[in-house]
Amino acid sequence: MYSVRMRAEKGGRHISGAERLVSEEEIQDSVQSLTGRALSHERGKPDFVNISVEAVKSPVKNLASLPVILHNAGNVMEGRNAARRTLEFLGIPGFCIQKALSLLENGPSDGQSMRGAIIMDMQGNRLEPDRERGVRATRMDITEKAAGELTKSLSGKGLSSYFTHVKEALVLATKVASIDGTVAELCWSDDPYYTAGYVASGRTGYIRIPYLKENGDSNGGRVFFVDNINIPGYINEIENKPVLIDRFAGIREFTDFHTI
Ligand code: WAQ
Ligand code: MG
Repeated sequence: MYSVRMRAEKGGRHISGAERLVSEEEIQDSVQSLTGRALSHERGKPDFVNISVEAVKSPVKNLASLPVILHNAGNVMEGRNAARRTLEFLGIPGFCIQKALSLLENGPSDGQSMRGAIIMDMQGNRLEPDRERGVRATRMDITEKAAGELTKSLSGKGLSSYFTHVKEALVLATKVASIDGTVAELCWSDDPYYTAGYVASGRTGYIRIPYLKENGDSNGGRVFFVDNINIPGYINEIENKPVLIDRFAGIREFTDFHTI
């Protein structure tokens, strides 16, 4: 298999990134579609696009996706509360949660988006070696069959128009949650008109929250909350361990934490 990755910048600033894990026959199509994505992004027109194609040498690990749990928060305040409560339920100290929320709210890299994620330990320390770039999870994708199951479930909930964002986020969250040392992930998009985000973990699944920021806000990002990790070993797995999601674990409404 091959890892095909795209990232786009403007004036040295992150615009967008995406990636696929494909067979040799699919390389050309995926390069073309990722190039199209880079050139038509709501964060702006890039002046630098990098596309890379790399053979994946280590064996690919197949995983079932996290289940998708739909939270019904009706505005940003309810959404942030839902995120806070979920992270507390997972044992993350309140001051770490507060720090993570304000980093994403204010743009984690001097008011700008990062290309990758913040890694935060249970003392609130940031462990990613490069605070401007962050750590990018790569070498992951979903099979056509599992993506088809996701499409069907989303359309049953009236969420078809969010398919691409949900698919890519669910793949990333499933991979990150599967790596030893991950306690939880908090994410919302840096795309200004995409207000949804999630809290994910192996224990809770992917809790999708429709409002984590106001429409028009281009700040966002990701925080991987970790405990007891060896930093280089953890980053190596996030970046290099190839993961293919081959089953979709279903979708349901959030009711309360007792039923998770
Ligand atoms: N690895 C680590 N961090 C990443 C990666 C990656 N591969 N890709 C993006 N990020 C970080 C980076 O800081 C971006 O600024 C931030 O995440 C947001 O990325 O409806 O669209 O691609 O259920 O804008 C979540 C909700 C959407 C989906 C997330 O993220 C839903 C989204 P974006
Ligand atoms: Mg984005």
